[in-house]
Amino acid sequence: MRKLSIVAIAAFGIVGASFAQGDRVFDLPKLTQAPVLDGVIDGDEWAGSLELACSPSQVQEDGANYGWRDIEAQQSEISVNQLVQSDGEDAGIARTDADFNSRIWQAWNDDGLWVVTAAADNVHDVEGGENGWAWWERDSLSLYVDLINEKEESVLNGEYTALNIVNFQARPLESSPYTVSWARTVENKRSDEDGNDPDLVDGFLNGYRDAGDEFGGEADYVLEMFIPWENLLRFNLPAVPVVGSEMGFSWLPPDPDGDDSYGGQLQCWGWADDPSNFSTWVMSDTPAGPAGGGTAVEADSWGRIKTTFQ
Ligand SMILES: [Ca+2]
Ligand SMILES: [Ca+2]
Ligand SMILES: [Ca+2]
Ligand SMILES: [Ca+2]
Repeated sequence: MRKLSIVAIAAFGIVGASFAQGDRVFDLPKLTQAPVLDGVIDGDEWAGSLELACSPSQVQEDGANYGWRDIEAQQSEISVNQLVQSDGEDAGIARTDADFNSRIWQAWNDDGLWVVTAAADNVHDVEGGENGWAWWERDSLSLYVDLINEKEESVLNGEYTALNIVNFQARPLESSPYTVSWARTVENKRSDEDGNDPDLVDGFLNGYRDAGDEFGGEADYVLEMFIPWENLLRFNLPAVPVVGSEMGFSWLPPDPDGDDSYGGQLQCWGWADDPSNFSTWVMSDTPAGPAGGGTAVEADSWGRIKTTFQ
């Protein structure tokens, strides 16, 4: 898996609040083949995808690289640790990587966005209050995405032009009508109410697997996700992305641990409520995915071409 070096951008990060937001720009590789959404990161199906971490230790690293807004509150310029100590949770575990830590791999193709997260968690919790759609009360992953990379400043009255929030709960797709949620910007407001409407989210797919202690936690999981362009085109995505298209993004994994309601979260690679603080994807034609199939044939052809011209 490939990770963009942050050494170069860290040099700009030391200027703190005046950090230029355009510097967190990541090439988003293009999949040669659609992954199987079964909760198994199988072989090289995600090889070469953009890998970013989202964890308390990543927030620490962000603070060192980009500066702190409030180190006591674990608020870096681009992320925040808002995990909490839930009832019965050890104080030595709460808000550390033993509470929650994750890696997120990202890629695209002509059909949509593809994402997989491997999360280490101490308590699996997809139960919440009475509202099943309240994803912030459930182990899940939210993508805050600015499809036109407008980088609009957050405003006090909550008016948006380009905010979309796609959430996948850490559970099998068919296990709940609320597994997928999509809040859009409708008439400049964040629209959550119909975010699980089957007509709206039909085509969004995920594969979930209980991964036990596979990543060093106790209630670990893998969640593979697909977000189709076709659906996003119904709102503010102007056209199917091509190489060079840009989007702003931020990752927000909620992590309740047996809480009846909200039980903490992280915000990574951008403050979720502030699109001007989002990181940027640039759709790239760098291939990701299996080396077999098309890529192997190309490698073979390339070898023959070189032989021919030697
Ligand atoms: Ca898979
Ligand atoms: Ca916790
Ligand atoms: Ca946890
Ligand atoms: Ca949890």
